[in-house]
Formats: sequence, structure tokens, C-alpha cells
Amino acid sequence: MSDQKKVALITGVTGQDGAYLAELLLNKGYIVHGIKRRSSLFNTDRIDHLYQDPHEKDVRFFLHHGDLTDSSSLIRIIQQTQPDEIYNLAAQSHVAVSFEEPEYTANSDALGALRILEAIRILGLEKKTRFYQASTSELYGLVQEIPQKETTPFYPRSPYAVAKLYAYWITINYREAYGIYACNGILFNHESPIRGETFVTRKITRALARIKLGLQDCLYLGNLDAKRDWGHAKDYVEMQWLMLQQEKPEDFVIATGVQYSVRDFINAAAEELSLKIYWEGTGVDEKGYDETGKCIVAVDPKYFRPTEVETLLGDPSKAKEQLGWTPRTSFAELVKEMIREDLKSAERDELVKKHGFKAMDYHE
Ligand code: NDP
Ligand code: GDR
Repeated sequence: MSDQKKVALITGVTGQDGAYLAELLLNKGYIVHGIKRRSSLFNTDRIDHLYQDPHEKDVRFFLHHGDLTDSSSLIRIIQQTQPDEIYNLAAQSHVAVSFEEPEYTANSDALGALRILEAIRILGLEKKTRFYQASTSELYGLVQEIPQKETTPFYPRSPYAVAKLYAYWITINYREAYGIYACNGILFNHESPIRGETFVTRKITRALARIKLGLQDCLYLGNLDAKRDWGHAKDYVEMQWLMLQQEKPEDFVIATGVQYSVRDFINAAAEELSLKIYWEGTGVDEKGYDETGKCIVAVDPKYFRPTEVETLLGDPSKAKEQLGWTPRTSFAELVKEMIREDLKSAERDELVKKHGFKAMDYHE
């Protein structure tokens, strides 16, 4: 890298990927600006370790209040920061919630991308600022081809996926119409110990750790047969950066190429905790019992989605060939790491409980 430090702007910096990406870019010597939303409680847990006191010298990490639904804040921040690279990671990212808040999801996830691209244009930064759009395997929805690659037709199955389809195409349109270096990373599910607590993997690791310590009785879930291609978020943010370092902008599928069901994930997580689960029933009646005959996992149809994405499996050949990328973390290692961290936090909750306080439960 030359003496002139590169400047990156990350939307969604307080989220799972935002936190890993900010850390990666700071380690690479970037000046990193992040957009956070105003919240009534602190919402910077995931990036607190990166915080730098603005009164110190040589500060390279800055946060700005803004929102993807507010063009004026986006234009102001982009004008002030003059970024070389923008990573648009912000989104209402929960598929099930998108059925409950479809209009807000469209506003932030579809129009949010447009607002940033327009800001780049309005500010005359088409030749300077590179743009990364967080696209998703949810675009494939009702899959038309197995495995899914860059050329596989899309069939979105949720308001979230439909909004992301708009963002995908507007990114390509601005690339073709205005010559902006803009690209889509079509990322398959990626998880970590800092994954949001209501996504299925984290919900499982967190609940099983708590069940193991007697802090919770049962884990309620929806469709156990859904299959996903799960990777580690830390590996995937490297790809987001790599995609903006190429000669020309292109779209890439990022995946492991291996698929497991939700039930497989539960069994793997249970095994890490030396729990054995005995399954009975199917569909809405399915239950998992421990050795003592206690029900510790049960299906609750309230978690079923109006339209489900049953199976996703990515083909990352293009990224492997052109970007020289391979995922580093295996499924087993991912599960192990998530369980290890959730067990630690369950142990903290156990301590808190012993002293008469109650820890939060999550029921989404
Ligand atoms: P998270 O849900 O962990 O983080 C989302 C981030 O977006 C948070 O920082 C959130 O802020 C912020 N945000 C939400 N709405 C707005 C808004 N209106 N204005 C500004 N910021 C907003 O998501 P991930 O880190 O897991 O994912 C990052 C991106 O990648 C998302 O766009 C997601 O849709 C996409 N994606 C994720 C995949 C995955 O498996 N993780 C796979 C494929 C795509 P706050 O902290 O305040 O809520
Ligand atoms: P997904 O992730 O919808 O793939 O979107 P999620 O972990 O929410 O669901 C994966 C699968 O598990 C099934 N499932 C449950 N899901 C949740 N959240 N809670 C449950 O109780 C439950 N029981 C079963 C789901 O039905 C689904 O089939 C994630 C998000 O990060 C998106 O932003 C991203 O674009 C995609 O991954 C790729």
C-alpha cells in the first residue's frame, strides 16, 4: 500500500460482518469510517474493541450517525469522508422479520443501495469510489440449479430476498450506466460467535449451551429440514475486500460448497457439549430428547416461514479461480468455536443467576 492511506466506509459496521471487516481493514492500514444507527441502548458491542478515543493521535476508526433510509445523512457522510471503498453491509437482514416488516425491509435493503450509488454519482465520485453490495444466496430461493453459481437464475422467496434482488440489479446497472466500480458478493450463510442471536445457528449454540448448564429447558425451532451452506464470517469478509481490489468489477459467489441441515447443525452442536439427542416424530411434531428422556428441542410452527428456502448449496469455483480464495474454517470448526464462546457466556449467566439476577432470554 502507498503512503496515502486508503479510506473505507462501512454501512452496517455494528453488525456481524461490519465488525470483522472493520478489523480486517484497520489491520491493513486503512482509515475506516462506519455508519451506525441511533439507538436507545448502546449498539456497538461488536466493535467496542476497535474503538479509538478521538482525542488521541493517529486515530483511524470513526463512527458517524446515519441510516440507509435517510439520503441526506448518506450524502453528508460520503462527502465528508471521500471514501475509496464503500462496503454496503447494512440491512434488515432477518428473512423471517422481512415478512412482518416488508416495506421497511424494501426501503433499507433495496432503496438503501440505490441511495448510496446515487450519492456517489451526485458527488462526482464515480471514478474514485468503489462499491461493494452485500448480495445473498437468498436470491436463489426456490433453487433452479444445484449447486448455485453466478449464472444460476434467481427465484427470491421473501420480501428480504426481493429487496436484495433490486439492490443486486441496481448495482449492476450503475456499473454499466455510469462506469462505477460496483460489484455484488453473493454470499451464502456465514456465521460466527458474534452472529445475531436469532439466526438459527447462534440460536442453537446459545440455547444448547444454556440447556447444558440448566439455564434453559427447551429450544424451540421451525423447519429442521432446511439445508444451508454455512461458512465462517471472518473468512467471508476477506472476500468482500478482495472483490474491490481487482482490475475490473465482477460479481462472485462465496460459499463452502458443502451443505448441512438445521438438524445436522443441532446434532453437531450437541456433540460438542457431550449431549446426545434422540429424535422422534417429523415436521410439526418433531422433538429431540436427551439421555434422561427430557425434551430439549421441539418444533414450534410459529417459526415456519410463509415461503421457505429449503436448500442452498454454493459453487465458489469462480472465486477460487479468479481470486485465489478458499474458505479456511470447516463446518466442524465453526460449530466448535460458536459452542465454545456461547458456553463461556452461559457460564457468566450461571454466575449471575447464582447471585440472584436473571439473564435475558431470546425468543425469535
Ligand atoms: P447483521 O444483521 O448482523 O448486521 C446488519 C447491520 O445493518 C447492523 O449494523 C445494523 O445496525 C445495520 N442496519 C440495519 N438497518 C439499517 C438501516 N436502515 N440503516 C443503517 N444501518 C442499518 O447482518 P450481517 O452482518 O450478518 O450481514 C451483513 C450484510 O450481508 C447484510 O446486508 C446481510 O443482508 C448480508 N448477508 C448476510 C449473510 C450472512 O449469512 N450473514 C449472507 C448474505 C448476505 P444495528 O446494529 O443498529 O441493528
Ligand atoms: P437465513 O438464516 O434465513 O438463511 O438468512 P436463518 O439462520 O434465519 O435461517 C436458516 C434456516 O433455518 C430455518 N430455521 C430457523 N431460522 C431461524 N432464524 N429461527 C428458527 O427458530 C429456525 N428454525 C428453523 C429457517 O427457516 C431457514 O431455513 C441468513 C441471513 O443472514 C440473511 O441476511 C442472509 O442473506 C442469508 O442467511 C444468506
